[in-house]
Amino acid sequence: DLSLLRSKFRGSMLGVLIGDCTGSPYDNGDQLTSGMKLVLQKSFDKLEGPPFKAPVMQFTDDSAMTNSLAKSLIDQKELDVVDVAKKFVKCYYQEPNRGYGMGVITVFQKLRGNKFTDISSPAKEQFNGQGSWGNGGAMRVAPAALFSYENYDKLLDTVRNVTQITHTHKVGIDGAILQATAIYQSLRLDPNEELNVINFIDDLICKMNQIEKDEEGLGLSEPQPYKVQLCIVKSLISENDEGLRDEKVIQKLGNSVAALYSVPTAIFCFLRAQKPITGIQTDNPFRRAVQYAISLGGDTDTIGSMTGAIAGAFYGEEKINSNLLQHCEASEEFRILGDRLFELSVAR
Ligand code: R7I
Ligand code: MG
Ligand code: MG
Repeated sequence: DLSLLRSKFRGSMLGVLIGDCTGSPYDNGDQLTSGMKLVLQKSFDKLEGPPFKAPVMQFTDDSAMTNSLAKSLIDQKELDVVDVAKKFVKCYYQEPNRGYGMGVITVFQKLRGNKFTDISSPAKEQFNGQGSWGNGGAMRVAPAALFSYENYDKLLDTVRNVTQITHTHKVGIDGAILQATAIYQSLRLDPNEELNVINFIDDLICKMNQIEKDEEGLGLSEPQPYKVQLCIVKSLISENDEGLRDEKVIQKLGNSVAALYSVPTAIFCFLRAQKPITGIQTDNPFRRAVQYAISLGGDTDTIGSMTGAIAGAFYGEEKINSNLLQHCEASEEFRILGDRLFELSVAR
């Protein structure tokens, strides 16, 4: 069904934006107090309610870089890393106050300094030559997953190349691969049927097992870190819902800017939100996923955004409240980018 698939492409792009815009006000690194969780609940209720006039909620670096990547793929009709790098850098210097990671700014300065003649060195030099394991590769990866809809090997190739513009640490790259893979799997599922969460997580474990096996012996303290985290996701998902407290989820999966401690968390949020969650009052499972992700605190814009990208790819645009969308900066632009990516990779 092509119209459903188009809606899923839009949903994933809009999910990136909504999670980022609604999550960024809570992004101070801390856990949310119960009072803040109530503010979050009321804020979503209001945004989804009858239209009211208010300044739009602004997006941050997560959406800015997603936007640049999508535009480059659409313009070039293929992955051109030099063009992507130019768009990232141009976008950063136009609006440097979008909340970029502290380290990645050095990469932008060096790329501009060498006039894009050397794309690969600046990222490799990050953090004393080990490269960044931040979640900046994963947070912007949705367009690469949509672009590679038809072919998983193409997805791996595209994600690796686009991530390495800024993130060369294995854990940074594999986090982007995991996030893209979750989107890829979600696009292929029928949202009108009950999601088999165990199958979904088993498929991810199987794919990451293979990817991390191929990369063994690189001196990581834990040879298959994502496989380990995904197994924890599986065990938490299988637990009695009522007894699962936020503190435990945060302690086991994390909520930081590290890809390893945020991408599995986003996947968990999407999966857990298939059923009602205590303290999150809504019948809408897309909103439930994003609101739950934000309520876990820490890197709220990014975990909200990555959860939104996966949930949007599963449910499609239909489940995204249109009043809420009106309050997000550039929502019409993100919908159109979803359409263009759909035309590029499916309806050619
Ligand atoms: O990964 P990145 O683009 O940051 C994305 C995050 C998201 O939450 C956005 O919303 C925005 O707020 O930033 O940027 P990087 O600077 O590469 O990585 C983010 C942070 O992770 C860095 O500033 C470091 O604090 C930390 N970090 C590391 N610290 C030590 N050693 C990442 N890699 C390392 C490392 O190797
Ligand atoms: Mg951000
Ligand atoms: Mg963030």
